[in-house]
Amino acid sequence: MPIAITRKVSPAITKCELTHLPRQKIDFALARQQHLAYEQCLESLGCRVHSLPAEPALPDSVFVEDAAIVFPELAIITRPRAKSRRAEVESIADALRPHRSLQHIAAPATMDGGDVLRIGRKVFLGQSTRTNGHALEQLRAALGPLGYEVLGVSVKGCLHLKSAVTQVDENTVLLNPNWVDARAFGPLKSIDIAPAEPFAANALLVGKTVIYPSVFFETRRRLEEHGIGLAIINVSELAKAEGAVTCCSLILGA
Ligand code: CIR
Repeated sequence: MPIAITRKVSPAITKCELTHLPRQKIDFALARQQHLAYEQCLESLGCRVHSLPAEPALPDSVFVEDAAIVFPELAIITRPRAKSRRAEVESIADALRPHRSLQHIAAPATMDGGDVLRIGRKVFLGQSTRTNGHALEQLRAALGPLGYEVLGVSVKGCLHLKSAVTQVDENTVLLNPNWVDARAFGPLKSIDIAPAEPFAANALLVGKTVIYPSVFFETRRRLEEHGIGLAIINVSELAKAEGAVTCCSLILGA
């Protein structure tokens, strides 16, 4: 059974980092309720959820995806670019230690897990404002000997690689062609998001089902036309903090 590590929403989320969005009022009670529904959705898809307590001093700590990347063979603890997020990694390392041997991204590298998309033995690493070339070198050194090919992908106009592209079934990615070049992912098939829904490329594949935000009606129709099974949830409050569905969990073994 896959384990999903999550962390409760911090009451400080109103002070979250923002790069591409203006600050909007976040309804904390609603954010907590939506996050609980997200955890329940993971459970309904067969995950055992290990929900960590909220970190009151760390505004973005609900976005556990950025603190680590997990492979069957090991986990790599990141070094987030945002200084306000650096301390998030410690408790995530503690949560992962019983399950995986750990390696660490070290200075001068900076890296957010949101920039890492693994598909089979290929690991795509977004070269974003959060993740630099040193991280690419360090990831290659860690994963190359295990038989992974680590490929740098440039992303423009969005926060992370997985804001621009995610996997939606074994052979298919969902992507925003304005933010990332689809050719990087050949020979996989790609589905473009609807142009009016630029944030619609972030989807979370768990088993054969995709956890997907309720607001992207047109892109949802495109996914359904491709026969992709969806579990729809509302993450409106986390989206105001530039979060989405991949970033709220670390899934081990799915
Ligand atoms: C940040 O700017 O770091 C947070 N407010 C949002 C992080 C979302 N993480 C993700 O999509 N992987």
